[in-house]
Amino acid sequence: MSQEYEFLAEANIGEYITAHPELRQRIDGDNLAQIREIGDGNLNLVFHVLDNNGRSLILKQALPYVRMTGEGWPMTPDRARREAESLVAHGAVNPDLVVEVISYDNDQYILALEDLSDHRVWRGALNDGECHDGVAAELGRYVAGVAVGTSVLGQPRGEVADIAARSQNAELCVVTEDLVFTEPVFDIGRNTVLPDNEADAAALAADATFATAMSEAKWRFMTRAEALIHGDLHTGSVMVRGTGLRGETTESVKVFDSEFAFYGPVAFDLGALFANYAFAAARAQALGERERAEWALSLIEQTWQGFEETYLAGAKSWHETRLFDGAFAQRRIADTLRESALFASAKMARRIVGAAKVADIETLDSSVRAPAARSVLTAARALAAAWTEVSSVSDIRNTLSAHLLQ
Ligand code: SR1
Ligand code: MG
Repeated sequence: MSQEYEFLAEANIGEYITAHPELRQRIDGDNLAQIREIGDGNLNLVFHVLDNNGRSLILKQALPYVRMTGEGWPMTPDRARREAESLVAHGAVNPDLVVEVISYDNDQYILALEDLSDHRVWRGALNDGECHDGVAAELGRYVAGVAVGTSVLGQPRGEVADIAARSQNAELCVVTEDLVFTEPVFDIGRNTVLPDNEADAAALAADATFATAMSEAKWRFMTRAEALIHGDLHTGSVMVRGTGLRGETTESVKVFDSEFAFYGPVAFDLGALFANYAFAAARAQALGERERAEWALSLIEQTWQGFEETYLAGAKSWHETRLFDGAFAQRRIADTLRESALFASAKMARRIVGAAKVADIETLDSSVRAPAARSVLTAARALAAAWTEVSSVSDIRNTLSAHLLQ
């Protein structure tokens, strides 16, 4: 693919800032002290920019392809606009929980974001053994805020229709549909596992119950336009600030990286979080840290409680009150819980066998990595077999615990 817009680089960032008034107000492009490329995700360029007055910001640019693989995997750079718009929408309903968008440049697909250098990416903190108590509940609150605030529960029907139309994101949804739901069952050549996990991947692909569950998950993902969900809410999409010590409340939680946002099922975001808590638990277990593994699985309940409390509190002032009553809210809660187990199963399996993996497992020593990966796959299969029977959050935790904490 030919390059149709200029990519950011150390050499042109000062000039770029100076040419954009909304950025000039935040940082001196003619007097920069340091530019660092800090992108560690699969898709984009990300620069931390600091001037000599100590002012800083983040510039994030979408490339017309997947950074992880290069030009051989084209991907619309318009995803950056969707990220900008969804961050603003999510920030409007969760003012303290979303990174601030300074500006968006639709010509070069560049987002300017507040600098959160005093935060850490939660996945990295978890992998280093930190805890950050309170984050999981805050994320439940974030998902509930989005579930109500961007849906017909919290907004006039016409406004929801308008934003849903602007938020169509088929190209990135297809990436999720392929990588998360289809390819763990039908490998098209992108899957990889350790030699010791080849039999586990084959057993997953041959598991008819898992395949049926993935069909159900994919159908729901493609058809349930409930709210403007984040779409990729893993622990690498969350920044945290605080000591990280057990027992000390985290000072700040910020969600970012919502380029996969679209009108989809709320449970998809919850399932993504639950799956990532499962990775943290599998890692802790592999390192011989049983108590920490149990703590990681307890995050499932914390997120769920944060979600349920906020959702039910919001239900009292739902926009549509004539029909959407308390019994309906309880019914939505029960359905969402079950569906979050289904999506968690998909998210767990894809990060073990699929193209995009997670550091929680990948950075384990080779002596313990294959058994940890196996435990995640067996837990994912167990959840896929049990999701229709889930009636309380402890059902999810217990199913995962039985396979991850052996
Ligand atoms: C090609 S994109 C691979 C993965 O990275 C993102 O974080 C999403 O999870 C996507 O599935
Ligand atoms: Mg991402």
